[in-house]
Amino acid sequence: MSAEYEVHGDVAVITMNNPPVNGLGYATRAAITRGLDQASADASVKAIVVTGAGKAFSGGADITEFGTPKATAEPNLHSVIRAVENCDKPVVAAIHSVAMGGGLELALGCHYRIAAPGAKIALPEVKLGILPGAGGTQRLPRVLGVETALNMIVSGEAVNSELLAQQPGQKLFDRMAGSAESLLEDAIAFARSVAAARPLPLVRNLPCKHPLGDAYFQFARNMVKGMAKNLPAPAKCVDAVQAATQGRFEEGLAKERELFVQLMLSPESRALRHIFFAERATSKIPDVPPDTPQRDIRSVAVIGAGTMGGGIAMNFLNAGIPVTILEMKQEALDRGVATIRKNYEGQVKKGKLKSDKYEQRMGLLKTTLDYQDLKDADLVIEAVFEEMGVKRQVFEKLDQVMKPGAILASNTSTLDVNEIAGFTRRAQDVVGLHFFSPANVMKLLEVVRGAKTGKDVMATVMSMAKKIKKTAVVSGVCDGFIGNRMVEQYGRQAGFLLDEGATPQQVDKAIERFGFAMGPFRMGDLAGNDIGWAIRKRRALERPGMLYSRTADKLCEMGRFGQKTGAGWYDYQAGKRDAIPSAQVEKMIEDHRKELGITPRKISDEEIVQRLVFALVNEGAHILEDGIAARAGDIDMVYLTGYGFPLHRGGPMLYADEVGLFNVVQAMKRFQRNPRDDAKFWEPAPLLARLAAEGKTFN
Ligand code: 3H9
Repeated sequence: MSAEYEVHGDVAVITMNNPPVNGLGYATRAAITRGLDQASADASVKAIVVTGAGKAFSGGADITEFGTPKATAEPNLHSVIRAVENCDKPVVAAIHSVAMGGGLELALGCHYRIAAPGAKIALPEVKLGILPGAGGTQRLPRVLGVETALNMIVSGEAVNSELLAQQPGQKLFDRMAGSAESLLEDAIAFARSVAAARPLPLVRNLPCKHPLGDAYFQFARNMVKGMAKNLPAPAKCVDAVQAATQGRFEEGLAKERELFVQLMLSPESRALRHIFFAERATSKIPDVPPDTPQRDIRSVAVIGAGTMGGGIAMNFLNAGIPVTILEMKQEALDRGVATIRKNYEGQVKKGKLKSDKYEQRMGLLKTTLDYQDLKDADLVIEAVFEEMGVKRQVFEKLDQVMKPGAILASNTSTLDVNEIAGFTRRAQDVVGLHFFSPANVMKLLEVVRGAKTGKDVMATVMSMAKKIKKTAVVSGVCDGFIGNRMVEQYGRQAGFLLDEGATPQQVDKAIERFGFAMGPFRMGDLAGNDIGWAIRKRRALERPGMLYSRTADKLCEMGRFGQKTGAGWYDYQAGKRDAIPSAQVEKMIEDHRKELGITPRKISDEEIVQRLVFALVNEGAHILEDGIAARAGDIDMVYLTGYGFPLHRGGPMLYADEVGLFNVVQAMKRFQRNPRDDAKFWEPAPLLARLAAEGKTFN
């Protein structure tokens, strides 16, 4: 039973009850139609209220059913909505909390709607790469006007019920309830008041026009084209709403259906649906149940006022949590605070932050040169130079001063968190919190779980991550964790491609056309090539004989560290960020090829993309096998939120699934025959080989 049926005097109430969000899965749909039948057959019932139990009216179609026979099994959502429309007794939707997607579409099929204040109203299908497929594109414009409806459909953003109710001429809500608590009572009274009304009003009978006609839709199409690179859904939303203004209602509905099916089968939608679930799965740690006790995080300390430390501090200030930053020298503190100010002032200028909020946030910031001032912080995050000796000094000091129970975190991007924990007498309190630069902007937070990190510490930092609006992904301890361990292999391939005949601009362009925000060489110039150089030097000591292209080292030996030195893989003009191909770099690469005795060959863009992406995939498979990541979806989230992997491809692991793991392995075997390349490099990870042989996928 996924909906309850009750009669209150002469009004029947059907309450959807399918936690967590009353998704309109098969059982719920069937229960709603049963309720309608029951109410129709009962002569004492004069009107019907449809509402939702718990924390939603309805979150829409049950996404977990997509792609299964249940999704379309009768009664499908269309049939349910038709049954509501055709009901001979008035049906009133009583909306609270959340009415989204199919949930809102169901409400739009009802004869009347009453909403509680504060309800979130949305057609968010576009975020799943589809469009509202149960009449939403046809009915919403009829009650809110074409422009408001199209904005909601194309953006997928939720709008507050009061805001919509205030819109002049709106026909979405017939009434607003006094409060969420009084909604049911108000809905029953309203249903009673319209019990005798005939004919029953139907949204489908309302007119739908835009004064500018098709010219408006052309304008809208141009707008979404710019916004939604590589995603087909927004433009199709425009087509569907335009159809609402053109023909009969049923024709519009048929057009919507056709576009919905096309999108549902698209790889882009598969990618976005994968992301929806992967994003929610990352916070679940198999052996840390949701009821694990948590520690309070009321104040935070940050060690280091550099770019990273400042960015980290801003996350907490934004969430209203006081921060104390520690530095060794007053000048460094002053510089750090000035950078934070500059960042906030930029946001105020752009109108993204109100000036009183800016003052409030700065008011939460304290600075110090003395470790003693940090002792009462609940969480301290170290963001100092990436060198074990420096980390050791910091953690030994923290161990001396911090109060018992404080969480000690390192922002290391590659170093051994267990070794760092060993510098303290409280390894259970130590965890890695790897923020990505710029830390106040990037969504990703790798939470590195040491061998001894307490479960309560894990539970605490995962929920803290939500508070500061990060996508937290748990990683085990290894060199580079999930993201940087994979990017090392990607970087190695990028270097080999140069050795074999490609130019930095060819590699960057190929992978940017694939959809990456930035290719590896432009990225290196932005982040600073000296950072990778330092890491390679360390790794070369730890792993003698490591094979990689020396071009990146040579670049650094030339002092070309990237944008900050005005020269890197590309040349840069003062004050500009445009990457200009560099003759000097091309010559360095050519000379290097000569030293190696390599005759350059023409490399296709397809080969570039495959070698870069499959290098990620193979390392991702090792990471899964080693238990460093709990799920393939976690790896995808790391790449999507931290490394600019194209959203419409759903992350490297999903992309490999889409290509087919058999095909991935075949390509790797081809690359193994490449004389310059490392045959061992392209040895498929055992997990990848096994899944490919069994015809399975990562996800
Ligand atoms: C649609 O309606 C198509 C129709 O137009 C046409 C059909 C023919 N189904 O986000 P949370 C789960 S497409 C199944 O953390 P919150 C979610 O996976 C649908 N499950 O909570 C999670 O599970 P778990 C259009 C769903 O309070 C749990 O609920 N609708 C669905 O922060 C909690 O989720 C949407 O796209 C669903 N529809 O936010 C709505 N929705 O605990 C998408 C959620 O196992 N959903 N779950 O990890 C949302 O935007 C938010 O979940 C919502 C609640 C605002 C509802």
